[in-house]
Amino acid sequence: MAKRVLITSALPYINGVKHLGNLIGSLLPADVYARHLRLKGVETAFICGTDEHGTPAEIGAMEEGKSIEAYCLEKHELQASIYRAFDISFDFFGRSSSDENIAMTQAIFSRIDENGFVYEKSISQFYSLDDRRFLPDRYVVGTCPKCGFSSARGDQCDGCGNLLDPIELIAPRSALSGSTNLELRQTKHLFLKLEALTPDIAAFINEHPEWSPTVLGIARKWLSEGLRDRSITRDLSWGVPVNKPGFEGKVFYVWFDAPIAYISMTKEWCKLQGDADGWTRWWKDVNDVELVQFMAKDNVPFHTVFWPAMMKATGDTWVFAETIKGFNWLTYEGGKFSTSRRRGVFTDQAIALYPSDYWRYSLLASAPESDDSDFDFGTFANHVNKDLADVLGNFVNRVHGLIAKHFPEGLPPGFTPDPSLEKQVQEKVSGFLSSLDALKFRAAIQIMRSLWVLGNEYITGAQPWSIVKADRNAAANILKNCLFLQNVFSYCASPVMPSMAEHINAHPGAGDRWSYDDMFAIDWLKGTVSLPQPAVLVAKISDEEVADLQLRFAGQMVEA
Ligand code: B3M
Ligand code: ZN
Repeated sequence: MAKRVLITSALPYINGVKHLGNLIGSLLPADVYARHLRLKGVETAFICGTDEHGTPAEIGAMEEGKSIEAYCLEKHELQASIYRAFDISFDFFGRSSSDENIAMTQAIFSRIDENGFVYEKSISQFYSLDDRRFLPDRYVVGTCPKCGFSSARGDQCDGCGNLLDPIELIAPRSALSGSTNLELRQTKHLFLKLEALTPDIAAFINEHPEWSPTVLGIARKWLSEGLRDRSITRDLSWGVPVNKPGFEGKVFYVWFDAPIAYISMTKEWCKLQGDADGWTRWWKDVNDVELVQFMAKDNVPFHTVFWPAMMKATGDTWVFAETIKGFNWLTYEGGKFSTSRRRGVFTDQAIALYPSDYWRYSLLASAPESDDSDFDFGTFANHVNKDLADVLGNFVNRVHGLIAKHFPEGLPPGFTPDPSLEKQVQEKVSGFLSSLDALKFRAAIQIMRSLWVLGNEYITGAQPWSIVKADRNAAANILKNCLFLQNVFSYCASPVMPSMAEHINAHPGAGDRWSYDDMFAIDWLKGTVSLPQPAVLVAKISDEEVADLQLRFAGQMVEA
């Protein structure tokens, strides 16, 4: 493993609160991995932020009647506060509209241009006479020529999913004003010579046969279809201004500046720590840094092809992704989550309903890793009731209850670990840790749960409540073995359910800086061990509650 690991999660679009699919599709697994590496003692940077340019921001601001700047600031703070509530431990959560990103994007563009990988071309685009502006793809709506859907967008039809060119639309109109007073006009744009960069991209992708089939499949499909040059500028006013004479009033395409924001956000983070050049330790030291990027599968082409091509075109040294973890879709009760139609459960609603750890556990337990997976409240309630309450919670409460009842003065000194228990635990823990190393989140959760089952089996078999009548020391020793287990549970839970982990941590000396190194510590068990009364860890979710939630969120779907 490299000396340092840089973790990025795809930058969520600024337009509004994200849904649970967005959370499990990149932010949450990235957080678990970051926490895991920190617990291993690996120097880690976890960088993310809001993606603030492009048409979604402009449309969102317009819908709310706000200036784009005010809209973006407000939504940035809103998203940041929701991710804090979900215990997402970013080292830095920035904004792609920052001055730092504008400067970094323009500098990178200049390098690409100097190297001859950019050319100008005029294209014809709809101009709206009433809006007095060019209409980028998404701003033109009309009837789909393929399926007849009447509100197809210029870039893609939501009716049939086909990719479109705005000029193909029947009866095109402006999405801004509804005006049909449109004409095709010539407008000059800059194009990135993606085709010429094909060998570099092929080499980059071929260096990584270990990437998942989903990721490799997407990347190779793009390559085999032949990379086409792409325009990197837009006729918009909101975005990073194009720093080239003749292109005044135009901005870069949002996918041009958004990935660069990973770098500029790292720079801002280092600056905050008083180290203006510190970012180069993360983005230039190719031998010491491993870049691990998390994203949903629709972002994979941009991270395997488009962005790497841009960075290769600079001719400079950069750290490229070692791992690209792409997630499939999470569906909601059998259908699609949709931000625009507010279908499904959104992160602000979720966190108002239940503690963050419940969501983290349940979402990770059915993460859409190798296939799409479905979120439904019945399964969620099962995860909470059966796994967290009946298995983990039950074990912790039994142990605490027995100590409180039979050893109110504390467990007496002396500790003999149970060798067979210890061996089974070690095996499971090493499976858990290597699953997380391999970014196999579902497998990690399964092993973690099997540890809790083992704990219940151990205490049931050892029967400290009956042994205590004849041999108090033997009973105390069993309970100490249980505390040993509980401590292991706490360390394993730490990356997944950080609050719960802290709550069940029985080891008084653990302090704030946790490390897996302390997972099997036993010295603290050798002296007298006393414990406070347990709190009930997990509140169960009743069948009525599930039915209510299903109804409530179904209602939202119907309204939408
Ligand atoms: N904002 C798309 C998304 O949220 C886009 C990711 C940018 S990563 C540089 O799905
Ligand atoms: Zn269609």
